[in-house]
Amino acid sequence: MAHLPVSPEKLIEQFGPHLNYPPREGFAGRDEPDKAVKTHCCFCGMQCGIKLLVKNDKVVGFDPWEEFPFNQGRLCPKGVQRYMQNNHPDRILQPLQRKEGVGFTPVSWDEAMDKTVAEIKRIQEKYGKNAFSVLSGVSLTNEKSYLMGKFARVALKTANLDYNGRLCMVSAGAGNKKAFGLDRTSNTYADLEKAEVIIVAGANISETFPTLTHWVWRARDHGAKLIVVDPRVIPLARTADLHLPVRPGTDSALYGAILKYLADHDMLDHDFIDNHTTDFDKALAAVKDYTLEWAEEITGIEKAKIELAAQWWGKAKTSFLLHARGIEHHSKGVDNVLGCINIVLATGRIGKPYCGYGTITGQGNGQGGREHGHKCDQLPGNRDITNPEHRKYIAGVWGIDEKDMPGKGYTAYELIEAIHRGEVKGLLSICFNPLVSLPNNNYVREALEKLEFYVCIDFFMNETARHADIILAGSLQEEEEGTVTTAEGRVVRIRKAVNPPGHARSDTSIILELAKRLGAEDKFTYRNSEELFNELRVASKGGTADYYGITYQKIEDTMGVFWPCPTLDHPGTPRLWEDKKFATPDGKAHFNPVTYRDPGEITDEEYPVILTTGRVVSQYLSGTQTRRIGKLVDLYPEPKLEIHPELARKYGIKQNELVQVSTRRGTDEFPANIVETIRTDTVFLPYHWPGKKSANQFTPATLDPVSKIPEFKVCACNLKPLGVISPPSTASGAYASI
Ligand SMILES: Nc1nc2c(c(=O)[nH]1)N[C@H]1C(S)=C(S)[C@@H](COP(=O)(O)OP(=O)(O)OC[C@H]3O[C@@H](n4cnc5c(=O)[nH]c(N)nc54)[C@H](O)[C@@H]3O)O[C@H]1N2
Ligand SMILES: Nc1nc2c(c(=O)[nH]1)N[C@H]1C(S)=C(S)[C@@H](COP(=O)(O)OP(=O)(O)OC[C@H]3O[C@@H](n4cnc5c(=O)[nH]c(N)nc54)[C@H](O)[C@@H]3O)O[C@H]1N2
Ligand code: SF4
Ligand SMILES: [Mo]
Repeated sequence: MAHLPVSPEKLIEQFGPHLNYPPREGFAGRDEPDKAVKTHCCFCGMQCGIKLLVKNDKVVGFDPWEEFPFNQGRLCPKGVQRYMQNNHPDRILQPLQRKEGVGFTPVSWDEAMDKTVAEIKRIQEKYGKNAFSVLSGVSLTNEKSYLMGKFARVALKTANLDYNGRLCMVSAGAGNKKAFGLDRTSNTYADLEKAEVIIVAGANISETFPTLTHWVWRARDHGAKLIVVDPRVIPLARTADLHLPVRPGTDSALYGAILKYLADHDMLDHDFIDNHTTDFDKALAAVKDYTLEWAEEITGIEKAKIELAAQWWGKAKTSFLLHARGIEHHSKGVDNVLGCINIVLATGRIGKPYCGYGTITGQGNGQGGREHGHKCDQLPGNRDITNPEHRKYIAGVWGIDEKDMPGKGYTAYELIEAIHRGEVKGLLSICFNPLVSLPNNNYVREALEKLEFYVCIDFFMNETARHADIILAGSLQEEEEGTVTTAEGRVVRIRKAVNPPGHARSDTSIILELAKRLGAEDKFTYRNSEELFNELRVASKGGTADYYGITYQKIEDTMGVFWPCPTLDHPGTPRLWEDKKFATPDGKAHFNPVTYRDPGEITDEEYPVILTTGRVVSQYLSGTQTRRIGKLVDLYPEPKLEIHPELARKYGIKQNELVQVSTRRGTDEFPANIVETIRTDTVFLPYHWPGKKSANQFTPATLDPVSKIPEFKVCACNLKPLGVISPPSTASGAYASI
């Protein structure tokens, strides 16, 4: 077993007394756990394998699970702290009801369910079925994601269901479907190892997918050239061969110029283009004027660097392109994705060993959760709710008349607008904290106040839940059996380690009880997660995300199966497109023309600085979970505004001085973190906090026209130093500026 090169005392000091790493013999007097459960981290899309240590029905620590092939025992700071949620004093242990003048009061499950079902029925009878809506999330397992889709369409009969992947994966999903007909990363990350050139665009992987860096380092060991595209010199960029400091919101100009350069210098795979793709000419025509000089002007990247990137990429025999939210959180997120895909296709480096492309999936089950039908336009197997054939098939699986299946509903932010208009009156949310994570969040707050009834299922009181009428005490990931699909497309098992504490219940049992009380019991007869999964398998059969050949036993036997896996004797598909038969109707990969457009909001005299938002390593999403774990809070206790010394000088801003940030939507104050690792025209704010610390009071709700993802990565702001130095906070500030 691997030992960390620090003393146990140091580790305990850093990570708390329950840590069991290095192994137990180092901890005299420590109780032996009752069992070690092999499962996966509850946080990001890497889904690192981990063993949870259980004592008296509580998770008390962890051990590395070294056999799991992706992370081989490695974990990031969030992974080693995740177990601390299990016994957390803030845990919601029974249903709560908001009572006028009293606040939240514990109520029995019967009272909570009666009230919830009565309100759903009242709203739907008075205003129609679609007036009650659902917002779901992809920290949920595949089983629960599938269940939420079926629950909304069959038990609630509402069209208005969407999910938090709308803020995350949808630009990549839409781009991948257009180009390949299927939405999954093309290769496992092991294929990074011998890629000659790796482009990482808009992905701060050392902080957001820390265990993935291992595969990049292995590539570096083999001599790979690493190119990082990011407005900040992120940790990965500090060891890159080339850093392209792109002006936020201008990526498509960069990829367009690279495509033109590849064509002008005949660095193309003609055989691949001619035989396995369509519309190359159209894609090329769209970029015919995109010279290096023009791209330098738009992106702010020196043309010599763009040229070098194009040459390295063009001449390589193997390559891998990875991107994440940095290029996707834009009103042209889909265009940015297609721009990347065009340069991959032009060089034909896909579907071969060490040649790959993919978006890096964000949330724990961001991959599986975007396939099984809790998106407003989707049915299981990544089917389309507007396609008559797809509707008929799923109606058959569910035993309902196709005519009774609702159609396409609103996307997440459009739902907020519909609440404002009075069209939607009720909401059930699970695994989503929209008040922190949606853009323009003052408008979101107003919407929540307009709802006639809001019920939230969570294990912690998140900021949105404070606006609920009823909170149903749900379960943590380790309290139910299930599966998730990792960012690589590997379907793995989440194992139940402990029971929900107090009167909390499993999410699944809560939804099944609601379905029963809504009169749909006969359609929801599952006795366990495996039965749900087996129905999901059938529902996905024949869809692009085909799970039919995957069973719990097969996952058990192989440590995970890669979809598509259409038959029981199929081994799964770790590497897509080896046969060059793409999942589009014509079997070819499609180039798509991409013309550069400005971001939704551009800087002007009043708002002259670009504001971009994102993450830090120790906090996760809206922070509901990680803001409750002391050691993670210590690493980065509060949001700081990253600003370059040159820009700071221009405004007379000093280190740790409070700076007033103003945008067209809000004004608030943040301590400055002066770093040389950011463009001189851009400031960066992490978004994991609510209220006055929230980044989303600033962000605009400009949506991508295709994917409807909000433009979290660009808006225009103004800065004003307030002359007050904020007390320096712990080691965290230092961490953020390494
Ligand atoms: N620690 C931590 N890890 C996480 C999460 C978390 O909350 N915390 N969340 C998980 C989830 S759900 C997700 S989606 C992923 C997100 O993972 P990432 O996409 O890696 O995270 P972000 O910080 O949102 O954005 C990445 C980078 O985009 C850059 N960027 C900003 N604007 C632009 C632009 O216009 N072009 C380019 N090329 N880059 C730009 C930012 O400087 C930032 O470094 O992380 C997952 N992992
Ligand atoms: N400004 C800005 N805003 C952003 C982003 C950005 O980069 N910048 N990133 C966007 C992205 S990529 C994402 S993914 C979203 C995420 O935004 P959200 O989805 O709103 O964030 P979470 O913190 O995951 O909220 C999930 C809630 O679900 C609960 N939860 C977690 N697991 C479970 C479970 O198994 N069962 C139940 N019942 N509840 C559970 C948690 O306690 C939490 O309260 O934020 C988006 N917002
Ligand atoms: S990289 Fe992601 S899955 Fe792995 S330990 Fe960290 S947060 Fe968990
Ligand atoms: Mo995400």
